[in-house]
Amino acid sequence: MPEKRAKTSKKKAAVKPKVSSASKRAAGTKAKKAPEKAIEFPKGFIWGTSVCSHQAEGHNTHSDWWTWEKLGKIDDGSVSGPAADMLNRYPEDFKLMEKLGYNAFRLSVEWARIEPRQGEYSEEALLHYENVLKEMRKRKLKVCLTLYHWVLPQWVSALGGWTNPKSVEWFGGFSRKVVERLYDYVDIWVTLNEPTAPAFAGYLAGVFPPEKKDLFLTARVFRNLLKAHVVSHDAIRDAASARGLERPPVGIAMAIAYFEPKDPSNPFDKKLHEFFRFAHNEAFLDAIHNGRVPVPFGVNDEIPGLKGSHTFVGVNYYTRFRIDLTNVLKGLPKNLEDMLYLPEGSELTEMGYEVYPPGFYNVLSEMSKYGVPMYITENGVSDGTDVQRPGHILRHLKQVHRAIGDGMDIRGYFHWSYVDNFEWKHGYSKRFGLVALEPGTLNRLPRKSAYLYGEIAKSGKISGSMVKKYAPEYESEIFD
Ligand code: GCO
Repeated sequence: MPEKRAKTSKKKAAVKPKVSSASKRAAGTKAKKAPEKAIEFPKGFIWGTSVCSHQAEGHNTHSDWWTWEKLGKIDDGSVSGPAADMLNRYPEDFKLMEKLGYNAFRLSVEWARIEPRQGEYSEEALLHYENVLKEMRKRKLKVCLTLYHWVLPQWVSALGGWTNPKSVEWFGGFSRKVVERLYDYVDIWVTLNEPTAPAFAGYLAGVFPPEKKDLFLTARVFRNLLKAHVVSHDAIRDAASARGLERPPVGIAMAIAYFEPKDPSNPFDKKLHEFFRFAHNEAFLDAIHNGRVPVPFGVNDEIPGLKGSHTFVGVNYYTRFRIDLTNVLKGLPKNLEDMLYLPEGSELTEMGYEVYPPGFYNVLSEMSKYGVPMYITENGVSDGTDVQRPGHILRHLKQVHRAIGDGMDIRGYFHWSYVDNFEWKHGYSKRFGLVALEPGTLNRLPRKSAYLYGEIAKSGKISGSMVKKYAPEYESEIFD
C-alpha cells in the first residue's frame, strides 16, 4: 500500500509542471485546472452494440436469404457465407466487448437454425444460443434479444412466408420454444426488427425476397406481422408470469427516419412527407398503441391483444428523408432513397444517407408520444475508413443527451454495429463495424471508434479530451 501511495504522489508531482501558465490564467487560480468540459449520461445507462445473427454469425443455411443470395441477388455478387463467423468466435467477441468497456449487446436468434424443418426443433441450435447468452453473462453484457430480424426458414417462405395466415401460429410456436429456453438469460426482448422493411422491401418495392410488388400482399404481411408481434409478446409475458414476475422490457425495433418536406410552403410536399412519415415511422407503432390496424393496411379493425403490447419503443435512427415530389413522379422508385431531395453539399455516408444528427433528437421527441421508455436499438454509419465514424458517434450521442436533458425517457444506446457484417442487398461493400475484419482471416481489428465508444461507455460521459482526441472539428457542436 505505502508503495502505491508513493507512486501516485510521484505521478502527481510529475504532472504539475506541465500545466502551462496560460491555462492557469484561464482557470483564474494559480494551481487549479478548469474543470473539463463533459456531457454526462444517467447512471445505469446501457451502452451496447448490435448485430443481426444472419448478418454476423454466418452459415444460416436453412434460411430464405441464403437461397436468395445464391441466385446472384446481392449487389456485389457476394453471399453471406461465413459472415463474421460469430457462430464460432462469440467467446472472443464478448471478451473484446468487455475489454473495450461495453456493457450490453443486441443480437437475434435465427428461426431457420432453430426450426430448420416445420415442427423440428434443433437441440444443437437451442444449445448454441443458450451458450451464447451464458457467455454474455460471464462478460457482464446485458442481453437484448431479437426474435425476428427479416430472415425466414426456407420452409416458411415456401409456404408463402408472412402472406400465409398460418405464419403467425408458426412464429408463435417458435417464439414459445425460444422464450422457454432462454427467458432467464435475457434482459430486453425485441419481438420484431423493422417489420416494415420485409413488408415494403419484400412485397411493395420487390427488392428483398420474395420480390413481390403487390399492395394487397403488403397490407396482408403488415397485418400478419402485427399478429406475429402479439403472439411473441404473449409468450414473453406468460413466461414472466409463470415465474411470478412483471413483464420484462419488450418492444419492436423500428426504422425511424426524420421526415421533412423538401419545400415546407408547398402543400403537396407537406402532404407527401406526412404520408411517408406515417407509413414508415408510425403506422406500425400506432397500431400497437391503439390496438387497431390503420388504413391503408387495414380498416381500423382491432387485433386482439395488440393494444399496449409493448413496454418500450426501439428506435433505429440513421438519417433524414426529404421526399422530392419530382423524383416520385419519375415512376415507382426502387428505394425510398431514390425519391430524396439531397442538394449539392449534403453530408452523406457511404450508403448515400444524409448525416443529420438533429433529426435524431426530433425523432426521439416524436416517438415520445407513445408514452413508453425508449431504447436506441440501432444508430451508426457505414465507413470503412473510420474517418467519419468518430464524429458521427459523438454528434449523435450529443442529440441523445439533449433529448434526455429535455425529459425524454431513454434507457440505452446500441451502436450498429459491433463488427463489419453482411449488409443485405449491399453484401460486404458496406462496413458498419466498430470492429473491422481482417480479409481472409476474419480476425478482429478494432477501429479507433471502437475505443472512443468504449471510453464513453466506461465513463458514462463524453469529455472534452475525448472530443479533442477523436474528432476535434466537432468540439463546438458537442459543447454548444
Ligand atoms: C436495419 C437492420 C440492420 C442493417 C442496418 C444498417 O435495421 O436496417 O436492422 O440489419 O444492417 O440498419 O443498414
